[in-house]
Amino acid sequence: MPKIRGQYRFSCGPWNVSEGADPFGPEVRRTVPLTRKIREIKNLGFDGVQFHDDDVVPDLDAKSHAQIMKEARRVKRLLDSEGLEAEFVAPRLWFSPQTIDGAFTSNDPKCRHYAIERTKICVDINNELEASWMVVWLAREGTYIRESKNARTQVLQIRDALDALLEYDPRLRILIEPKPNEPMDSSIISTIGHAVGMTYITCDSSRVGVLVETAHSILAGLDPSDDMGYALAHGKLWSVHLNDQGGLKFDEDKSFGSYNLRHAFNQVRVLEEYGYGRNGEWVGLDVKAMRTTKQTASYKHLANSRQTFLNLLEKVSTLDRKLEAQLIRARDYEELDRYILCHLMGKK
Ligand code: XUL
Ligand code: MN
Repeated sequence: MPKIRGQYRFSCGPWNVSEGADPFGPEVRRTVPLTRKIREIKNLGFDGVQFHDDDVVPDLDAKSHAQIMKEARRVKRLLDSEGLEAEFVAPRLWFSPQTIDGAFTSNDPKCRHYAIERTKICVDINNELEASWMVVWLAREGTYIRESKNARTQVLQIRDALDALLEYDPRLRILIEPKPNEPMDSSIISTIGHAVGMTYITCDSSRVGVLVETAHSILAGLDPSDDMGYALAHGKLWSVHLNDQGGLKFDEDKSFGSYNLRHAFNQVRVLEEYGYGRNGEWVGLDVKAMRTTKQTASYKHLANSRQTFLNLLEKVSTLDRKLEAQLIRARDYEELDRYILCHLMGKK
């Protein structure tokens, strides 16, 4: 039975207000300074901000630890002044020359060392910002050609890296965000099943969970709401990145519900029915504006995605549960299908 409607806290990252560059063309919008983005995010009704380590401290590889912490404290003060929390800080492990061949799974031990040390700094930034947890998107942990790496070795290298981080900070909680492809041809932790499996082989599984991103599930050919249900069944769904995706294309990060409203409804349904948010989980919106979007509309996709979530929440709470149960009992799934579509369209 569904519980009482959850209280949801929304978050998004500064990268969700972007300049619109893609691999085939340059920026089409001006860069908005972080201070301004944070203020706008608050005005849109968001409660928290997600960061990459270098969103907090730009160019951090070139800075001393003391300088990094000083700049992190400045961002914490900025968040405090706006009444916002940090959800997470994620290490950007896909940009530097040391992560060209992967981060935790690079074939070069010096590069693997760099990745772990860089992530420890990210942990320190997380602590400075009092973030809920650290998210790790394993961007380049995969292959372009299978023979260059060994899948078993890669899995254990990632486990060892996570263990080193869990040992580095005994209070740290890590969320693995899986994605099947892009930038790699194939990634090693490609689905939520892989990510959940990874949590169990770490030295402290109770501190490792997962983040389901809608687009990443779709890119793996899976239903995002089923991935959420799977992680919920394991008690591992600690965050989500809601967005949308038009099938097996590049990672589109479309506004939540913009491609497949029924899929979106089912994501809200599974979250709401199983008490998501009750233990401090956030509703993250990892959405990107279309390249055609003008400067003045730089935040519309964020406002729209949040509103769509709330609208769908209403659809979930006004679902006729008696009718639903009756149709399920009678195995009348044709009628259930019709009812759901009519409910979504506001028809009888
Ligand atoms: C990449 C992606 C990242 C992570 C955070 O596809 O979704 O932005 O969410 O590193
Ligand atoms: Mn994401």
